Amino acid sequence: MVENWQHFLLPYQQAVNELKVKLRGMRKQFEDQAQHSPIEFVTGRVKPVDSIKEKMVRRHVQEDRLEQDMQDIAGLRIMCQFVEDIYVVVDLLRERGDMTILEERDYVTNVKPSGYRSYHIVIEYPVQLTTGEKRILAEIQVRTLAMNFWATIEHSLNYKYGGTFPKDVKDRLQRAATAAFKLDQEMSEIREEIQEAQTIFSYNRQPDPKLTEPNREENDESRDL
Ligand code: 0O2
Ligand code: 0O2
Repeated sequence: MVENWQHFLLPYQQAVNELKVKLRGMRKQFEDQAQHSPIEFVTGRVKPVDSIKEKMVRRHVQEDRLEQDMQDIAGLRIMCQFVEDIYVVVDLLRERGDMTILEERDYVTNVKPSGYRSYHIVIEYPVQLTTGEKRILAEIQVRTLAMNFWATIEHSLNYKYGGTFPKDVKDRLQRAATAAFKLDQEMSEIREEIQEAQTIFSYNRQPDPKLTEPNREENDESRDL
């Protein structure tokens, strides 16, 4: 029995917080090198207790098996601009020494019957606690902005209809999923041009060093020596 949920979820919250910093840091490093970042933005959450309890019933998970059998108590999402970026991110995650990948589910290629696309990775992540190290499971969902748009809308509709969509809504959602993927494919076709434009745009937004930094020559007192 989980007697104290707050206590139980503490390492999960710590993992989500740490992973958000690390994944957002990856984006910063690409920006720093004036390179296209395969990561657009990162979100994360600890599954609310009510959702954990509901999933335990739906998936027949025993409370004493929760840590091993519920993989998404700690959940991270990485949003990408292009489908190709998803696989770049996955490769980057595979290289990391601070997490172990346990499972990968490619719903980008193997689209779910609902129309859902995303790349799911289940990791084991060590959290350092005052009582020692605890290895917990976390799920990282990697998807494009278009896939995220569709999944967010579908998720809220799912909530409204309690999981059973009327046929017309279901059909429309499937058509919307196809349209979202078509958008991703079209964007991939002009990816190089978009990235070039973005590099020029971000370069032009760099503050002018002449305006922000003191003029070296003028302020360098040693030059007269
Ligand atoms: P809902 O119901 O989806 O609207 P920050 O201040 O940005 O560092 P913050 O405020 O904790 O951090 O928010 P952040 O990082 O933007 O992420 C919160 C959102 O993460 C959630 O929104 C979820 O939409 C999303 N999320 C990330 N990973 C997962 C996942 O694996 N599963 C699910 N269901 N959601 C995920 P809300 O508002 O909590 O919930
Ligand atoms: P929430 O509210 O997002 O946290 P299961 O967890 O039972 O659905 P499985 O095989 O354990 O299935 O995991 P799977 O399918 O790899 O990933 C489950 C998570 O992926 C879901 O979490 C959703 O976040 C997302 N997902 C999967 N299929 C769909 C879909 O058709 N539509 C949308 N919008 N999201 C989907 P949860 O626990 O369902 O909930």
